[in-house]
Amino acid sequence: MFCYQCQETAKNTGCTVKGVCGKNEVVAKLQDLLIYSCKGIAEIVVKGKVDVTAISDANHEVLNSLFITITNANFDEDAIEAQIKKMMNIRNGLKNQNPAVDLHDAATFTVSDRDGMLEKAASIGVLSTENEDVRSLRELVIYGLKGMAAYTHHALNIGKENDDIYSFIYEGLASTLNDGLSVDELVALVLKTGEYGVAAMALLDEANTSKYGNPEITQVDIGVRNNPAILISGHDLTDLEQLLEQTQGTGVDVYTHSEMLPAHYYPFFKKYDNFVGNYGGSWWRQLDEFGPFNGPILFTTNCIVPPRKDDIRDRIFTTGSAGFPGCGHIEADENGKKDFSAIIDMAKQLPAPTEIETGSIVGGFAHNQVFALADKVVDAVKSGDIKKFFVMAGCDGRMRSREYYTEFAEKLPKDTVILTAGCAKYRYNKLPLGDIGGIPRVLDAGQCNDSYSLAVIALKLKEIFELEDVNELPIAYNIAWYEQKAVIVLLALLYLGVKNIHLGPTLPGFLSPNVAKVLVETFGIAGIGTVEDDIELFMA
Ligand code: FS2
Ligand code: SF4
Repeated sequence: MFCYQCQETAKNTGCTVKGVCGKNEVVAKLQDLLIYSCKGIAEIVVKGKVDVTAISDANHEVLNSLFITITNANFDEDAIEAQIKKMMNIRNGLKNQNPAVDLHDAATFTVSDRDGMLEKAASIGVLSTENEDVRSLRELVIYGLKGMAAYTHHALNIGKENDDIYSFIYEGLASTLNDGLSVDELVALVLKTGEYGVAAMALLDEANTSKYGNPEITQVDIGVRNNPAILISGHDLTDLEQLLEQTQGTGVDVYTHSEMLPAHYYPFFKKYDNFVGNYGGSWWRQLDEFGPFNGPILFTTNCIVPPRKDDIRDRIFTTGSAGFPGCGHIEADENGKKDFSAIIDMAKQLPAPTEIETGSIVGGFAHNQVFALADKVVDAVKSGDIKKFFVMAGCDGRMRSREYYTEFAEKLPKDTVILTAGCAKYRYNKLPLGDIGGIPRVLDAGQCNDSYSLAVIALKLKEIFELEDVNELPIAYNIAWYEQKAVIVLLALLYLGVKNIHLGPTLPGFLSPNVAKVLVETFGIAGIGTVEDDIELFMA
């Protein structure tokens, strides 16, 4: 196996024996083949000039397939094998209807069983692209597409689609098979991926806010009540909605974990009196926190940490693109309806959660809420009460090097405000950082995709302050990344013209030295140093 798609990749060069994430060789190879089958479909669509509005099944299953391969989303060999078969059927159907000449092997290969899949996978993985710069750029596009697919998939679940995004996903996938593209053309494709990343995040923002309202300032309880309960993790708000509907009147409470925390900020979910609060911290702490939670856990997406103990594994359920062998998986029916009764029945038989902390955290500072506070924010900047904003969006992870972000937040001057989104927030969202004239010093916009909100806020401030360039604002970017959704967030920011983004705790292992050089020279991308040096640099 070879995988270097996330920040925790072994030695920052690649996992070759087993993933640091827990992904085994069979899962890694099947995921490679699943991506390869998507590339084959894309080749047929692009070369055959297929109308994407007429192939919704293919569009939706390509999103699902890309999502399945995101770090920590799906570890289930059987589920991935079944998805490869499904994609080969879709591919063959498209090929029959759209005979295009001169197709790549990805569009024509055949395998019939697991052994054949693993044999095929050995020759089509990441390392099959020999030139390291081409490989780096192709993978940068693929990882951006994975993040884009995840966001587009959530929007789709709410009934919102954008055919231009599908067209670009096919273009991007097919381009990674094209040996005729120059490095410059691949760099342009990377930026175009960022452009469609903005479109995907805008689509999801529209979907979420049209269905669930605009996030608003909300205190979220982090303690517990004395009822049996279900913990819901991941990012999919439609799963949460269905779970809350089905738990009404059952005596079972619902708590969020990790990236599901921002659901509390949406007005829609406030009507459910069994939607109690958030339990625990970010994804990598789950093995410690699921024990005392006592009840069942539902993963709607990543990030799953392979559960060691059987007692926790027995309580874990997955749905959507997520999967883990031995855990119950809840499928949607043809109308998208899911039956969570097995999880609710299990909850009723288990004890209430054990309290691991008390108090509350505040969030809900997405674009609409911040615009409502715009006068106050602008006055604070003009008076000098706020000297600088720090965008610290992104991901958290288990490596000790991420203590940097806690220390950075603690040591920032008191006249600065942190703008955050994604699970990176758990490194500092429970610190007593205070407020500036009533404006909290940590403004949480929501999930990682709500980094879009932070970009919208920056563009609004540029307009209010009548600036030419978004980089003239007193905003610094110190972003933490882990998986591929952070890749699309980064590419989206680059597309929007944001310069001098610092990315940590390490620069991606999939960037070749030459590609890293392009990002440094063109966009001022940099890594992180010591907390003291970085704060001095940012405040200068
Ligand atoms: Fe955090 Fe994991 Fe949000 Fe990422 S919970 S690293 O998937 O998408 O961020
Ligand atoms: Fe390694 Fe990350 Fe790939 Fe898992 S997702 S195998 S940790 S690079």
